[in-house]
This record gives sequence, structure tokens and C-alpha cells, in this order.
Amino acid sequence: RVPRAPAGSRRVTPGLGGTPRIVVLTGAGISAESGVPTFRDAGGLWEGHRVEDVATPEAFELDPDTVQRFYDARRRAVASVAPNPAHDALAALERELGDDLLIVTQNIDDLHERAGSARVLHMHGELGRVRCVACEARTEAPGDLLPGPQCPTCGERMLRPDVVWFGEMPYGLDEIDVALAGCEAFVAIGTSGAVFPAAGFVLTASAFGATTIELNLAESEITPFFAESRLGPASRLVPEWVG
Ligand code: BJW
Repeated sequence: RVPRAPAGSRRVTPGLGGTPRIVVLTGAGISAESGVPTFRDAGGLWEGHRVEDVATPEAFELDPDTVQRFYDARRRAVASVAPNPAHDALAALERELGDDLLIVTQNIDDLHERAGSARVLHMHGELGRVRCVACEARTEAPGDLLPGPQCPTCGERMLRPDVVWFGEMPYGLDEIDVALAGCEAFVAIGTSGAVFPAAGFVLTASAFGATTIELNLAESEITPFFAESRLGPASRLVPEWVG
């Protein structure tokens, strides 16, 4: 169960405002029971391709249409599914804790937001947003990216999904570092720990003294680094943990 603290006990870091007491890192496993395939489990998203070979700027440069078609299909697929009890439980926890909870998600779907969470940092970007390769403007996705719609800022037809591929810098790392250094509890839900820098967050949080808990269907590559690991489906484990 989540440790409850008395009101007003939130720590404040000089110059940086309050830091969340709890940082939750989510991965593809939290959306699996909503019907969004994971990357590395059997029947995963990129079946037939290693994700490391496809989600790269080089793959996009070589064959942009295939990559755009893939993200267009995922955008449509995500629009047709709904948050599950794991997303709902985290949204309920935020209603209770407010700024004391930060969700850092590696997922590009919007299921946390649709469940009602507002404090969500999408470190690998968002399916619902695009970035212009020409002017770098980041805007809301106009729908499908094939055939190439114009950038609303510069007019070029060079929009790409606003997601973070291998070799690119994830979003929000400074804010995440501050949160990891100041939190009391770090909880990872449904992530394989195969991708950095997210896979290293547990080490940072525990080095700064946080309690660390992993909730996953199966053991992950980073299980040994958590103080506690609970195995089972997120739709059961997360509501149980939130209590
Ligand atoms: C359930 C469940 C249920 C199932 N209930 N659980 C060596 C060391 C360190 C770094 C590197 C290195 N070599 C290369 C790197 C860098 C590289 C990297 O990590 N490569 C690895 C292959 C080693 N990383 C990068 O390039 C990153 N950028 C970077 O490092 O910048 C430089 C930098 C320098 C200094 C500091 C910081 C940065 C960028 C990584 C970008 C990853 N992008 C993708 C695609 C995003 C767009 C898209 O979605 O299409 O992100 S790849 C893909 O993997 C996606 C995911 O967010 C990410 C993680 O996957 P996730 O979420 O863990 O899913 P799965 O499928 O792997 O696991 C699912 C889990 O759920 C499993 O554990 C199941 O058991 C569980 N599960 N059902 C609970 N019902």
C-alpha cells in the first residue's frame, strides 16, 4: 500500500519547488491489458522486426512511408482502446496526492491522461503530437501523417511523429533527475528494463534513499535492483498497491 504522509510534509528543494514524494515509471506492460501490444513480449508490437532496428532516425530516413504508416496505424489503434484499472488507480492516487505524485511514462499512448492523470511526463514522446523536421515546431498530430500534411508553423510537408527513437535524447531528463533524487518511493510498472536511461532510474532513486518497488507480470532485466518486486498483471497489482 502507498505510504501516506501527513499533509504539509512535502519536501521542498530550494530553487526547484517541491519534489514529488512518489515517482511512478510506467512501460508498455501497463497498457497491455487495454489491448496495446508491448514491444518485447511474444506477439509484441514490432513482431518480425527488432524494435532496435526500426525505431531509429536511420530507419525513418531510409523508408519514411513505412514508419509513418506504422505510427498512423498505432494512433488509430490507441484511439479505439480504453484505460484499464491500473491507469484508473494511478489517476485516483493523483487525486489524493496531487503534486506529490509524478508519472514518468515511456508510453506514447494517452491512456494515463484519459484515465484522469494530469502529472504525466512522456519521456519517449506522444503519438498525438508531431514534430516538424524542417522547423522543429512541435504541434498536435493533424491525424494521419500519410500523405504528408503541412506543418502549421512553416508550411513544409516534413512532419514526423513526436516520439523518441534510439539515439535521440528523451524528454524531461532534468526534471526526472530532480524527482528521482528527492522522492521517497520509486515504483516501476510494466517495463522490461531493456532501454536506457529509464532502466537506470531505479539505481538513481535507491542511491538517493528511495524505497523501490517493481510491479510486473514477470521478472525483468532490472528486478535485482529493486528492494521489492511483485509479480502479476498490472490491472490487479496497481490497484492493490494504491490501496
Ligand atoms: C506486464 C503486463 C501486464 C506485460 N502487467 N506487466 C548501453 C548502455 C546504456 C545505454 C545504451 C546502451 N546502448 C545503447 C544505449 C542507448 C539506447 C538503449 O537503451 N539501447 C538499448 C537497446 C540498450 N537508448 C537510447 O538511445 C535512448 N536515448 C539515449 O540514450 O540518449 C542519450 C542519453 C545520454 C545520456 C543520458 C541520457 C540519454 C532513447 C531510447 C528510445 C526508446 N524508444 C522506444 C520507441 C518509442 C516510440 C514508440 O513507442 O514507437 O521506446 S523503443 C521502446 O522500448 C519504446 C519503449 O518506451 C521502450 C521500453 O519498452 P518497455 O515499455 O519496457 O516495453 P517492453 O515490451 O520492453 O516490456 C514490457 C514489460 O511489460 C515486460 O517486462 C512485461 O513483463 C511487462 N508486462 N504485460 C504488467 N499485463
